[in-house]
Amino acid sequence: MIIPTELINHLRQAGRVAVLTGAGISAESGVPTFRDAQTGLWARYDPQELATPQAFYRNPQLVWDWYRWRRELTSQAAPNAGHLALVEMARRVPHFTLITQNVDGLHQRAGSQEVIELHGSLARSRCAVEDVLIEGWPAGPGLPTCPRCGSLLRPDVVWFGEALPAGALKAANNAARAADVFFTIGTSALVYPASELPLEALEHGATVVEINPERTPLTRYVNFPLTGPAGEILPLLLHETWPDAQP
Ligand code: BV8
Repeated sequence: MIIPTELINHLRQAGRVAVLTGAGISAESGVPTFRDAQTGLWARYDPQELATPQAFYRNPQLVWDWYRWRRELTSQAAPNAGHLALVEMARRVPHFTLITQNVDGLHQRAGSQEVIELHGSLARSRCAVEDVLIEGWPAGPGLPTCPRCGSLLRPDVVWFGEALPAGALKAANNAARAADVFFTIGTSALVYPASELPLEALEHGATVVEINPERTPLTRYVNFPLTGPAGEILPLLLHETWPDAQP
């Protein structure tokens, strides 16, 4: 993979860089992507069906078991070279904003600060009635209940049909509009409104870079489609742009 010189120059001169990541950046950490075929017990379930309020209220135990399975998977995973390259890139540009659709917390574990979590996090649960956040993850296999009101707890993630956290979405939109360079990394670009962010960036004059082994509906619009895994391309791009970058 050759990183285009024009992109390297854009990055070196960029004052504001914004990055949107999806499940693909965690693939090389061994975390299945959202639309990868699910394995084992979960093979017969469509994630898009499970990640909904309807599924939760129809069968909260099934949905809790699914999230416990995913949290187990992600807690055993380690950040990969792609996550780490973004930590170093943030040190190299004047204004860096990291926006993620992921709920696995791997960016934070890699050392990224101030991560904008558009779809929530497996690190937290909340009361399904009062919305109050409960730090940590309820132990035990049963249905966890709110210590304050006794209602069901739910994972603190955004399900299909639910609004994204208003503050996170506003911050993400602002970063996309102000970006000199906008990266979309490891996302199928299918889920709204996150999928609008790269288009916002393009409309406001950003240089948009896509890093993905596959083509997506966005590929034909971006300035630099870099085809390949993030864990290989990001470190290469980092060192081509800033030869003294660490690691
Ligand atoms: C909302 C959290 C409104 C939970 C998730 C019809 C048309 C358009 C839109 C809609 C529609 N019908 C409904 C909608 C809206 C809907 C939507 O967009 N649906 C889509 C599917 C059509 N959106 C919503 O419902 C959103 N809310 O619109 O609310 C509203 C407003 C006000 C009031 C009330 C309501 C909520 C969306 C959030 C849903 N929650 N996750 C959980 O995780 O369990 S989204 C889910 O998909 C994932 O979590 C992830 O965040 C998201 C996107 O997936 P990706 O991250 O892209 O992962 P994917 O597997 O798809 O792709 C991985 C990519 O990585 C691939 O391209 C692959 O090639 C690549 N890859 C693989 N390996 C690597 C790699 N890349 C780099 N390196 C590698 N090594």
